[in-house]
Amino acid sequence: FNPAKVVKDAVEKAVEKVADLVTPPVPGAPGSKPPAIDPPTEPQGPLPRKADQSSPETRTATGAETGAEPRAREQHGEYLTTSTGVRLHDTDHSLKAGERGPTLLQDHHLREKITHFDHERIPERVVHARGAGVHGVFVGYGNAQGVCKAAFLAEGVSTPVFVRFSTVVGSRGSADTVRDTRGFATKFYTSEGNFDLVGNNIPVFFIQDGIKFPDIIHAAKPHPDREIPQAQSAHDTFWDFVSLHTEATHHVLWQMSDRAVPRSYRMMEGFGVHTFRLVNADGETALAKFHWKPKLGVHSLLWEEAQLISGVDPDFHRRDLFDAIEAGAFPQWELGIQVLPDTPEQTFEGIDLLDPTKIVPEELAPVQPIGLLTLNRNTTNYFAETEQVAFHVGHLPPGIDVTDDPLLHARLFSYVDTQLSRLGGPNFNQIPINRPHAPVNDMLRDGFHQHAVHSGVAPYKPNSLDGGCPFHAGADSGAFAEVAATVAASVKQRRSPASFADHFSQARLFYLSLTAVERDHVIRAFTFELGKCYERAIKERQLRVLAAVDTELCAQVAAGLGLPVPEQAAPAPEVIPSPALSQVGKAWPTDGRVVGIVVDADDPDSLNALHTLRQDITSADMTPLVIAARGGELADGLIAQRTFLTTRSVEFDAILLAAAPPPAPDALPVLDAKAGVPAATVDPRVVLMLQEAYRHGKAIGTWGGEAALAEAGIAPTAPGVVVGDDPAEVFTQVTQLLTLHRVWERFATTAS
Ligand code: HDD
Repeated sequence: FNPAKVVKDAVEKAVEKVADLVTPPVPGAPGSKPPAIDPPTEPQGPLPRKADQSSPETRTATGAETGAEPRAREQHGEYLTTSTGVRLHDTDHSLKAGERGPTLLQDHHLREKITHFDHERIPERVVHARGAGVHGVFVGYGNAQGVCKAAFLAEGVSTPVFVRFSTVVGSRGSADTVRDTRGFATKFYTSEGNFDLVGNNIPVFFIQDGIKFPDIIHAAKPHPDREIPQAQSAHDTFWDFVSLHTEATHHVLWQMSDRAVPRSYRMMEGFGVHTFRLVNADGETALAKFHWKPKLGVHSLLWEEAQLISGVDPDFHRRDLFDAIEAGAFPQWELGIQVLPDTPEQTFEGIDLLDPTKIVPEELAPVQPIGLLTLNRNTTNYFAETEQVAFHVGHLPPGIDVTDDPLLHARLFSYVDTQLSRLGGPNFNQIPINRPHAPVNDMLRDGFHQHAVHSGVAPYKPNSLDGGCPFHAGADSGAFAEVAATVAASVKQRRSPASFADHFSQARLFYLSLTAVERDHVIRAFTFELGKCYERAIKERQLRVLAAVDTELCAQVAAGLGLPVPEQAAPAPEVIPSPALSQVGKAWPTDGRVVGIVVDADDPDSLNALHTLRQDITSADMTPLVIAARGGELADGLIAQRTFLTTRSVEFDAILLAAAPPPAPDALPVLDAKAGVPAATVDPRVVLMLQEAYRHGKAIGTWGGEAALAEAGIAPTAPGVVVGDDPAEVFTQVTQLLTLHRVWERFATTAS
């Protein structure tokens, strides 16, 4: 495949075609081209189309076809046109009064081109601005029908979905791997209308009442005076707020845990957070919490890796998701529900189900899988789809209803409201990515960016002029047939129930459910973040909060900050840990893992067996990337995808060494050379790669690269290091190590 030739052939073909169509104008005649000093841009053929490229749907909101040519907005025609379809012969020169004269206002094409460009950006989301969206399909298992009548949960029903993953705090251009909660928003285009499950990868929230949302977000966003730091919680305003506002403590513990630095969007859990009410066909109700369980398991980056990746590849998560889908390694999650009785108290085992800072441990109410989500198609146009998608917690199909969680109620208002300014008017549900796949027959009319051409004269009810249409659905098939739940108190008041005052028991439950190495990460995260604060009073206040969670956690963080350990105000609450909350110690599939293979470009021996090895890795549904001193073809058909210059260890889940490549000419000079230390025998970037991979607990395998291990100071007998003669055998052992994600024994832990 030679892209240059494809383009050249396409251009030649297009030029021939145009020559057939166009009668050459008579020079100087009206309408003819002006004498061209610079030659006009030649009509060009299209670049080869991406296999999966298709334009957005052309259906209207009512489900009818617009009749528009499906590829009408794709860059495929021979001729450039204006937005009204008028062909253009020049888009490179403004119309001027003479070659060196002023530009003329009459140049419509100039004005249209610049005006449209000037308005290309829309306001970024006020939160969750940085995101990555992909298409997929959800298939119901049918076992939820006993508790929920929603049609998309019926057995074998296949529903198209669009999922947008995001960070919360950073701007649209911020890095992917920052420490933050991740958004996990899913739009199900069900046969009964859209269902949006707008969740996060953390099952609890910072606040119990939506009225405080601007407060937590103002505190977490960059400081208003200089707008720094970007996409970080490691600063004074965030810790000022959460140390004063202790209902955030449970979420803060999760935020300081490995959950806030996922290895991949494909390896995160998702949570609906709130308790929802499910209704079955007989009108019976149950309460439920939604969970997404990734087939690849829950895995995280180390904090040092996350920081390095922010510089080396700020698009790491976005790239990982798109590459996996492009390669056919479709990520999958099971949707699960915890089903809880719908009692008047709205509590379960003493846990207040209306309090979004609380979980129900899986050991008390198992997560029951009810369907499978597969993400299988990348977007065609980021702006049209990912940027314009508009989620809303109120988009619910019949069978799923809200509860009285005060956080949820504020959200029910906020999501439509924010789209009005972000997407410029009330018709955002007509944007292709937001259009339901169910027929729409509303009486909403006019407004900015109205795309539908509504017929009829009576968009009101009751009417006789349009034959009384549209009609009401019966309560059995309509949504918003609210369950007649009792409202507990009828006194208007700005108060929370007493149960909302417990801010520490589940924070402690979470901390104690982690393994020692995970707890160590939490300690280090707190020490890092508070270490970035300037105000001593804020650090001391947060230490007092930590003392209420766990004395050892508090003591370790205080030691790291060099501050005294505060007295514990009250004994720590008694809790029963939930092992399901830990990520470590379970074996998971290794699909989609990235394996780097270091070779010596000038040593044919190190290239032997690589064809077979790469095949083995690919057959195991992993991605092999060959790393050499230089790019291009190394041996017959063997390409180096990465060079010592373009990669760091953080790109790989495991590293295989086929050789110990000597320093390449573009390697940095070895600093000790002048001091008489023997010059390095291995390229220092390979040594760094190994040291980092080792420090980050990654599996390392070698046949022929022992000298590189030695130069990196890594013993061949160290845990997670496989030395052998047969590449296939080494890879098999490395795969075993990868099922555990990291070589955890390498980490000395300070937490007990
Ligand atoms: Fe929110 C976006 C998740 C509380 C107000 N939120 C947004 C997105 C996700 C969440 C995933 C991004 C959607 C996308 O990809 O387009 N939000 C949550 C979760 C919450 C939560 C899990 C707590 C359980 N949010 C929350 C509250 C409010 C908002 C309490 C306001 C009272 N959220 C918004 C918003 C956003 C948003 C301002 C910004 C962009 C958008 O809605 O479309 O309306």
